[in-house]
Amino acid sequence: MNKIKSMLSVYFIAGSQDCRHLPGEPTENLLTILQRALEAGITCFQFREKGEQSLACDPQLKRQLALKCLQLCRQFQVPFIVNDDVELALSIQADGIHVGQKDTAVETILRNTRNKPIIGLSINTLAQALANKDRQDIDYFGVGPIFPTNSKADHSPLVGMNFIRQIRQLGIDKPCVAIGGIKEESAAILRRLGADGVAVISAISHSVNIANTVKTLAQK
Ligand code: TZP
Ligand code: MG
Repeated sequence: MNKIKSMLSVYFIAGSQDCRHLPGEPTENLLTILQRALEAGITCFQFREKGEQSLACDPQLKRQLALKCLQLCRQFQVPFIVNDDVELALSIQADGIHVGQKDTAVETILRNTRNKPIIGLSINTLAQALANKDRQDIDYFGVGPIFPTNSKADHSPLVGMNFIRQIRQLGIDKPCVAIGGIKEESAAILRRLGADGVAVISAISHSVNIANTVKTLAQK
């Protein structure tokens, strides 16, 4: 199986803002949750420190937290991807960068790197998928939001599960991870429709049994 496709299987995304529902310090909670998720077998982690409740306004603290997450991921040999923040990603030698349609252009990222990082691009329309399907510099698409989500305030319109099938029916074979409101029960269906994996924030960060959740999300 393609290395990127297998990396997408159970793709956990989080920042300290996603751990504020728990008692205690959100950054410590993030590290604990990430450790459990890694032990349970997630195949990729994206550091996404974003929004009012995050450390986005404090680059020093954000970097320190990113480095701790990176170190954990390295222990488990799980790829570490940074959302949006190209400068941070390059300065800590993250394995990859995930960008949205309105974020830093892929060309700009590549101009600033010697070793090509893994690059993921968010896709929300068929036109965006078609426009980027043959780009060798883009390693995968993040496709969604599939379902309603509480984890991203400014999200694009919902696409629904059938959007994954449509992408495959158009002959697009780029590695694709489905995202947005994905719970344990929809992961296998999304795989059957053509997704290579599922990307989740709350399904794992709010789980009362992370080991079980990761196991279910991974089921074919
Ligand atoms: N991009 C599209 S939806 C979303 C992001 C980052 C949030 C996904 O979070 P959840 O909790 O899995 O719905
Ligand atoms: Mg973005």
